[in-house]
Amino acid sequence: MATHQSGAWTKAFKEGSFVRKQSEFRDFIVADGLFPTEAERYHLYVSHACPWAHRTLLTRLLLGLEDCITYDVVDWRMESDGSWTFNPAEPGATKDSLHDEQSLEGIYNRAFEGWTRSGKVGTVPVLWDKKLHTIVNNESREIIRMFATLTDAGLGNGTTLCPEHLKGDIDEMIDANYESVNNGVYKSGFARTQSAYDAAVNALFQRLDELEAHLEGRDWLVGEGAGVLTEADICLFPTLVRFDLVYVVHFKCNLRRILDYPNLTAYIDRMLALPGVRETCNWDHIKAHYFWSHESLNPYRIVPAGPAEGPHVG
Ligand SMILES: N[C@@H](CCC(=O)N[C@@H](CS)C(=O)NCC(=O)O)C(=O)O
Repeated sequence: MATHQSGAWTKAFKEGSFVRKQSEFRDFIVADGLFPTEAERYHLYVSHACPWAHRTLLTRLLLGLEDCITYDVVDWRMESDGSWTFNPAEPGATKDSLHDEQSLEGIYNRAFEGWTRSGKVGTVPVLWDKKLHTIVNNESREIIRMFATLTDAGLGNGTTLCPEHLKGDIDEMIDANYESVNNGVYKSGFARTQSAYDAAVNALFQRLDELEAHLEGRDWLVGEGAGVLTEADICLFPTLVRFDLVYVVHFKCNLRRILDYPNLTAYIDRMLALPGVRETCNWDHIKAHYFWSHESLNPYRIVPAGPAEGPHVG
């Protein structure tokens, strides 16, 4: 039923450099398609720690799709094999409200028989179809794009985060930030050779420098004048807002902090000032997740005390 693509199954490396696996479920919500534009049909599985999942919650909020799309939240602890569990006893986490599965693997197995046997591990976010009982898509960038299809069908508050005339610029900006920044922090942190780390961290800060310059006199990344809020901002913000809290220390992204960049700092504040956005940021889940979950990087699971300043304070 759903399109299922096979990808690398465990964390992959090429010459010491972390290579992110391809997302496996790549179907789309299409007005008259297999997954049609229907209210109350779709469900998200997210982690509040995960920057990719954060994109989907932000888009749901900003498009006013809260009544349309339900969601559940996994525990912030990711096991060393990359698996997630449901733990409603944990503040901010929920049970699987649809099937009462104990783990996200259960959800993937429901969508694709033999998932676990295949050795794969499921990622968040997941977009689930409550009618066909399967996964529509597990790639954040595509999930946020297909939410626009729901707004085109008259659902939500009518906001668009991807106006037709800016689509090319939005995609270009998302592409430019993906490998260097969004994935770049992981490539810095997971590098297994000095040269892989050097390449990743230099590309990351080069792009942050460019973004700092780009945001001079602008509010948002794309659009005329000061710009307009688009998917490009939704894709960048979750990485930036985790940067000083986690990536500087945990992933060794320490050439500079975001706080050292005035325009990027103002940009984060601007996003956090949008109604409801701050509530999508669960600082406790974010911090606890990274320092607990990557045992090879932090074997004693010590959580650093700082930083003392940043968007998570106040
Ligand atoms: N390309 C995916 C990436 C999703 C992803 O890697 N999520 C992480 C959490 S931040 C995950 O679930 N990792 C578990 C694993 O790799 O097994 C997307 O953008 O949706």
